[in-house]
Amino acid sequence: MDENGVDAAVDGAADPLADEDVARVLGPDGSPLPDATVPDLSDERFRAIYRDLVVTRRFDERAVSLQRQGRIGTYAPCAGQEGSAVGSTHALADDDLISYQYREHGAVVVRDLLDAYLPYWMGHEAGTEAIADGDVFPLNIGIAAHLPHAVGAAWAFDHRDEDRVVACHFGDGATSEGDFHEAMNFAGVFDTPTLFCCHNNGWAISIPEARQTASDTFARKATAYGFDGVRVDGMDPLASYAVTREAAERARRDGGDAGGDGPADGPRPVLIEFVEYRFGAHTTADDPTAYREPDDVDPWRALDPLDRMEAFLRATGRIDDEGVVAVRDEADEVVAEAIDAAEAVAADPAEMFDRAFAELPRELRRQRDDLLAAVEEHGDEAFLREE
Ligand SMILES: Cc1ncc(C[n+]2csc(CCOP(=O)(O)OP(=O)(O)O)c2C)c(N)n1
Ligand SMILES: [Mg+2]
Repeated sequence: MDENGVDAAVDGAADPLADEDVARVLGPDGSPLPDATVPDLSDERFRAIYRDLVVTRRFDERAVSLQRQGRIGTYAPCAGQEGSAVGSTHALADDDLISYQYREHGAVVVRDLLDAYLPYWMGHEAGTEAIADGDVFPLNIGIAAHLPHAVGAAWAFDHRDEDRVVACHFGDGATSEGDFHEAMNFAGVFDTPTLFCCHNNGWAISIPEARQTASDTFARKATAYGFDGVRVDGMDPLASYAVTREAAERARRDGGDAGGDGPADGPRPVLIEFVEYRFGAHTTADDPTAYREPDDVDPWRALDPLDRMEAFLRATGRIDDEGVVAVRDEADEVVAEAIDAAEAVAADPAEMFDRAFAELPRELRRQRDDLLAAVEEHGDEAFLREE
């Protein structure tokens, strides 16, 4: 910092997306770029996008803090990546299905599922059920394993003549898995209405993008499977909205207005590469200083999706100081309430045996019975960890 409070690294940092072939609506300072088309949304929708970004950031900060206090388990922070998850989900219909990896918390916020989401991260099965009712598949930790399922669900929509798409989120690292290629191939051959939402945040834990692929972009991988791949600034919520909207129209059963290579009356998959950066650690179990310099983040912080959206709303008279404070207060409240509700859920360890099998195999039945017998004999207290 100099005497004027200006951080030289940020001030002088080059815009990491300036020369890239990525779609953008908002410049780094939040003003619309000269050639960009601002999506034609109601004031209410613009403000809802901002509100969801702020709630997601607040949720993220509190979740990391809860983990540090031992109140939730390992958590994958999303700060920096809210624009893509929030913007893209606003572009979907309410009954479009979302299938995600583990970092796209903003999608869950847009679907208004925060209350169910924390119990879910705490391991309570009721959370899983509630988010499924909101057309969100349970998160997936086994990298890329959810992609074939997402394609299968999209194929089912097509078979049932349902005009729905599946937005399937995953990271740059997931593109090196066989499941990614199998899912992409199947989607291309069978024209499934799938949006492959690849979040290129530059890293797969400590593996940088350059060691992940020799392709010049992740979007290019769609070419091999016969459908379109597009790149967008994932830290620009409005560009993420616009690109997803167009891709979803193309993916819908009626073909939408957007064209595409598929049959005019049929669905077509699209790969969207959201170019972005995670500000924090891979998870609460990671230390990013082991593989990147702290100031590597600075040029990306200058593209913070919340700051850009706020600047856009202010400049277009859609929000003022009072409005910003009101949104932040609302976010604090919504997240605090979700935490209180989650911590009030009574744990039922036997739940871990439910739901994977319609009929529990004998060995698991035995384990469950042993657990229940031990709880009965010794009481819940005997199973609590000594702090
Ligand atoms: C099949 C599989 N292999 C390895 C891992 C360990 N692992 C967890 S997250 C991760 C990196 C994934 O990177 P990316 O897909 O870019 O997503 P990001 O974490 O950057 O959002 C790895 C290798 C795993 N969960 N599953
Ligand atoms: Mg990644």
